[in-house]
Amino acid sequence: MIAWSAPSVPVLPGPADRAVVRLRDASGLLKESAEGPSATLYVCGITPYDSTHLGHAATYLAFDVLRRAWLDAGLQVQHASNVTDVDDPLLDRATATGVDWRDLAADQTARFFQDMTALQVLPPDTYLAVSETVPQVAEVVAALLAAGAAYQVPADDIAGPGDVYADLSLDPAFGSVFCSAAGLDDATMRALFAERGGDPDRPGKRHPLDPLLWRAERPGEPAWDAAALGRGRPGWHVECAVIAAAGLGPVVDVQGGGRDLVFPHHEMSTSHARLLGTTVRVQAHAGLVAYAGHKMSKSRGNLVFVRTLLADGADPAALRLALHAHHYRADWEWTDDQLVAAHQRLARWRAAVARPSAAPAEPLLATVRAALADDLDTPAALAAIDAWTQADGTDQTAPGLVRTLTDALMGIEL
Ligand code: 5CA
Ligand code: ZN
Repeated sequence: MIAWSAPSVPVLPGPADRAVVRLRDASGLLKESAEGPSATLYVCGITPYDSTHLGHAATYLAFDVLRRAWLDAGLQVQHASNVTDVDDPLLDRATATGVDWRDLAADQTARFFQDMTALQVLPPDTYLAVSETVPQVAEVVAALLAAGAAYQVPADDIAGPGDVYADLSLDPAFGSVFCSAAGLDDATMRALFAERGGDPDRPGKRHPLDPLLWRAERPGEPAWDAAALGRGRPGWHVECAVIAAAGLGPVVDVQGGGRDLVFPHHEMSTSHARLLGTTVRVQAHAGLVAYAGHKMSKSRGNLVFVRTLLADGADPAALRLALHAHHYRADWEWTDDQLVAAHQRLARWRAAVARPSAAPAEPLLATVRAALADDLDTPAALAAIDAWTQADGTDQTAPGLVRTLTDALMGIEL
């Protein structure tokens, strides 16, 4: 799938030996986000059955800042992502609204591209829809079956070999992403698994948490031929493991998404990745954005859409500022006054860079770089820029440097 077009990213002046971002991993530890001259990032993409809301936007902006900080540090960045265009909630919405699932997915994906373009988010280098990767997923599932790491469970409602599940008991490291650090007990894991797309009570499974790898065809559901497995479609977690490996190779430096994905999605996809020989170094998750008292979610319907705010006249740069005003790991609640405050801040910044001269901006650049290197601390970066706008000076290059800084590191054009 061809992603949206990339915004240009201006290059900031040296020094060359810039600190590489440290991120707080899902296990609670602060870790170096990259080790090398290169860095790889996988961020879980959308399930395209409704428009981009501020929770999605906040998550994608967080990882966009990571990419921009990596680029600024001179790293070769590879970023892969997916579009979950074959999944139960999307198929349910298509059925409920009488729309073909392909049309619903294509329409919502196009809208997402418009929103990401408006917000100046850098597009992934490898961008694959699930519908584009079925043969690769089927091949992996067949290999896991042949290796004894997966098993078939016949289904009551259809003939044939049935659905395929991963046997988690064969992965001693299962739980190491999050469950052990969070001390999740079995009952909590089962409840989260059931709430987030899993089927702990499916008869015939070896363990309630074993995740679906391949769902055999049911009447009215999309399905693809897969010789060894029979007709069907991929399970959720394995798709992301396969797409990450396809785009990034054997080492994923950072796997990201919203915190709702830590368990089961990333715990499971990382387990599958281990079987594929892929290592995920750092698991980074954005906090959840709430609205009207609850996590903003398509299933609950308490949504504030990016496109609605933009259509109502929000400046995309102000929207970025409103979201970057929160630390990416924090959970927070959207209120309309935050957009008003962001517009005011943007106006102050624009007035400050329109001055013929100002206080030198090199110290500000160092402070902002250090703030972002410290677990993407955008609120600290914003506070430092606020302080610069309030100081006077005679440096004529400073306003231009601050414009480049906000554009390069945060996609904010002043
Ligand atoms: N397609 C799957 C991932 S493979 C999925 O979760 N899609 S999604 O459309 O539901 O979410 C897209 C991204 O936005 C995910 O990274 C998810 O964790 C994140 N997200 C969803 N809701 C929120 C929220 N309220 N706050 C912050 N991030 C959120
Ligand atoms: Zn995913």
